[in-house]
Order: sequence, then structure tokens, then C-alpha cells
Amino acid sequence: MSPCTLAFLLLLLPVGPSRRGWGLRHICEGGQWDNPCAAPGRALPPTPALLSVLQDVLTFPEPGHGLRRQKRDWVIPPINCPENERGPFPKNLVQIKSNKDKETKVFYSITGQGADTPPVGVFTIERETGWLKVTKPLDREEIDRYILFSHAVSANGQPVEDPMEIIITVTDQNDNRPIFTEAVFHGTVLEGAEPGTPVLQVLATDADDAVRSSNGVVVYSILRQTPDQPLQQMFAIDGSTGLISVAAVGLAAQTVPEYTLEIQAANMKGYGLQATATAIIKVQARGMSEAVNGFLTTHVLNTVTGLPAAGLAIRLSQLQEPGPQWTELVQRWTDEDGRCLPLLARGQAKAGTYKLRFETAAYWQGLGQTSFYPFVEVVFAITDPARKLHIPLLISPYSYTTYRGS
Ligand SMILES: [Ca+2]
Ligand SMILES: [Ca+2]
Repeated sequence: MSPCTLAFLLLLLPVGPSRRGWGLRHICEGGQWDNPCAAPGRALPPTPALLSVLQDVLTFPEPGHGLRRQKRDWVIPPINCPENERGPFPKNLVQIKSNKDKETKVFYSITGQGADTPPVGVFTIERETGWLKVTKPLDREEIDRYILFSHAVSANGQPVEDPMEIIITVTDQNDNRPIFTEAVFHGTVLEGAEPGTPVLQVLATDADDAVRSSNGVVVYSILRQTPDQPLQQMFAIDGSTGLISVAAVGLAAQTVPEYTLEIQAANMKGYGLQATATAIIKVQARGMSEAVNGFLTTHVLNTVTGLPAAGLAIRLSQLQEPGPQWTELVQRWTDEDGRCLPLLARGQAKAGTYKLRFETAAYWQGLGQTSFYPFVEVVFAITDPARKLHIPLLISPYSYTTYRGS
């Protein structure tokens, strides 16, 4: 690599003496781009961030000064380009410049994904001026980053610079709403359950950026509870996890055997686009023994302590034939006996393929341990819906056992 100086310059920024190598100007069009930008005809003082870039440039040794810096030391700030930009296209992004243009006529080209490899032609460069352009609206959810290489050759086709890497980061717009994984979530709670008892966890996904923006950060809330007896807020939801738990005493199967909750998920931490789903919570009367009422039951045993595993989340799903689509039927949490209410009641079971998912990692995490298994899934077939099934799980952080019981 020939040592060359890299200069990032703002439009109309005072420029030092001529330097070798690439010069890069960030030009802003009507404030559309996230780059630091200067209004036409007005010089901006260099920002500290930019200064540091310039400093890097200024300290870069000239050829013949001995030390050569590796290219990877160059700090090339990514060019931010928002998704869903409106035209007209092509739109100028940045001008790429070689100071060799003082010695010879320089021609520019770009390679890389979005240039000469699919999707081809999203970015183009003006051969003679070095203007890098975007030719159409971008979709962050499709491609969130482009890595291009810019090249400069002289009239006889000889490279006058090493290829320069240009990273174009597609910044997010909140153009996706949350999507609940289920239209209807089902849970069961034992009557008289104490406040804080977990009942059901809902989940919504969002395709937008949840790391560098809040566009994809979903917050849950309960919009409505039907009936609103004996209190308006019998349940609470954890805004960030979607875990619904008992909020008040007074759950009684005889008076209210079932609650319907309208759940909302909204991105931008609760202030953006919304989606709703339904949570149906059955209140189970005490004294209805598993043996009488249950068709499908389980228990979880911690084989390290030999004690029941309490507070472990379990989800039952059914395979939707013919596709590989699982539909969640119910969620349970194990009690202090490592047991939970029947996952399927008598008469509720149909022949088919089912899956019990045990959230083992969260359980071990709660005990301050790590689990080799993030979760354990037991897939099984129900062939005789009249025959009671008991599927226990015996767990340690590094092993698990299951078997068919009755
Ligand atoms: Ca998009
Ligand atoms: Ca987006």
C-alpha cells in the first residue's frame, strides 16, 4: 500500500496545504443526510469529531518519512443514508477525490455489493467528478450496510490510489409496526393466586432497529380487561418483557371463570406504531385435582438438589399440519412442587404433534447458574386423546431427562 493521506473535509472548510491521496467531502443536500453538513456558501467551524479525523489525517506520514501507517488505522466514518428516501434520484451522497488529479486526469469507479454485485447499481459514481450517488430508496430491513470500494485510475488505466473502503450505513425509519407472535394468547391462573403470580407472557416482534434507535423497542400495556370484576386491574403486564401476572387479590373461578385482556404493543418505547392481541386467562377453581381434570400434565425436578424446580416457565404448542408452523396453546409456571395446572384438560386434547418448551436457562439463571441448554423442547405425539399423559422433565445445568408417564 502506498502511503497516502486521507482527508475528510467539510464543504468550504478551510483546507490545509495540498495533501497526497484521497480527499473526501461530505456534502449535505437540504439537510437530508445525517452527515455533518454545511449550508451552501457558509463555512462551518470544524466540530471536535471532525477535527480528530483531520488530526488523524494531518499526522499521517508523507512518503519517504519512514513509518507507514496501515490502512486499517484509517478512520473512515460511515456515510449515513436514511432508508425510504424520496427522489429525485440519483442523489448525491459524497464526492470522492484524489489529489493526484493535480498531476493527471483521474477517473473514478466503485465496486462492491450495491455497485457491481447484486443489488447492482444501487450506488453509482460519476466517472470524472467522483460524485458517489444513490439511485433509489434503500430498505434497512433488507440491507442495513453497504461496503463499497472506490478506485481511481489515470487516463491510461493505471491505478493512482489504493482502493478505499466506503461504508454506507442505512439508518432506520420506523416503517414497521410490532407483530404479535399469536393473535390470541392463552393462560390459566389458579383462583386466589397471590399478586405477582406469573400467568402468561406475550411477545411481539418488530423489524425496525432496536439497537441504534428505539424504533424497534416494543413496550407492552393492557388496554382493557373484560370483565372488570372484582377490580378493573386484576392483572399487570411488564412493559418490557410482556409477562402478565396477577395484580390484585380476588380471583374466583365461580364469579369470573375467564378474563379477556386486550394487549397493546407499541414501538418507539410505547409511543410509536401499535399492534394489539388478545390474552384469554382462565381462572381454575381450587380442588379440581389433576387426576380428575388433567389430560396432559408435567412436573420438573432439579436433579442437582433433588428438589422440585419452581418458577420455571413452560409453553405448550401444537404443530399445524401440514406446515412446520407451531401454534402456542398455553403457558404455565411451575409451583413450589415443580408442578403446574394441566396443560390440557380432559376433552381438550386432539390427536396431533405437540411440543413442550421448558425455559431452563431463565430457571438456572434465577439460581445464579448457567445452563448448557437455553431451553428444552420435548416434541411428542398424541395418538389417543382419551389416554392421560404425564411428561416430566428432570434437569441439571448439563443434562436433562424426560419420559412418558401417565
Ligand atoms: Ca424499511
Ligand atoms: Ca425501518
